[in-house]
Amino acid sequence: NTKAFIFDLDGVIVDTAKYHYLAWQKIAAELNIEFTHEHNELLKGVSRVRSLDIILELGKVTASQEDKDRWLVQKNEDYLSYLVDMDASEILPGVFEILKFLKENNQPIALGSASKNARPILEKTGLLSYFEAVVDGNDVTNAKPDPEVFLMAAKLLNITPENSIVFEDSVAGVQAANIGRMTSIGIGEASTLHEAKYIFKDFSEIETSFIANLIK
Ligand code: G16
Ligand code: MG
Repeated sequence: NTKAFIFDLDGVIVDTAKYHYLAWQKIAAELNIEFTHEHNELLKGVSRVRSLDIILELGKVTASQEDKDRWLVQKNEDYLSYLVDMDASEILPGVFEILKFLKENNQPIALGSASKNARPILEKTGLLSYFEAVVDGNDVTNAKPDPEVFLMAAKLLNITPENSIVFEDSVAGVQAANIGRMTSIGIGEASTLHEAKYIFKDFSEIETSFIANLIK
């Protein structure tokens, strides 16, 4: 049996959230906006443009489109500077083993991410060749919890949504998978991701027998 396995990127394959946080913190500091780790949770799975709006709302700051565009460029340049030295050592625990198991069992794999920097990250970590399809922030118009990104990925793999499995670390992403009638697997805390069909702390907790059962 063949299923589509769709992976989110940030928080699932790599922990780029820490770099997004550093880059946003610089912008927030410049604007005298307090931006804590808890605030950063609000930005997970959210687009770059929406992320800036959330930060400005936190600080009750209004800004011109010109200023916003400048901060968005500045944030991304800073974020990219943290990715320069990225390599396979930044792949989160257990991820590589599951990707390998899926490949060995001829299961199609896709990426479904909100990030516009997804491809270079997959290249740097040496994972790009595992992905038959990459759908990212450059391809979609509707952000998670809209299922567009995952539906597009399933379609590219030629698999129905009902036969698709999504790995997600964000609440919006789990909701997107559910709305798309896909099987949602939450990666993270059960208290946050309780809407997911299955929940694991990280990939090292996922046994290959669990994946084998999904393929059956
Ligand atoms: C990721 C992150 C978000 C980030 C978004 C856009 O989404 O979780 O925090 O704002 O990408 O990233 P970029 O600025 O690189 O386009 P995902 O869907 O991979 O978790
Ligand atoms: Mg994520």
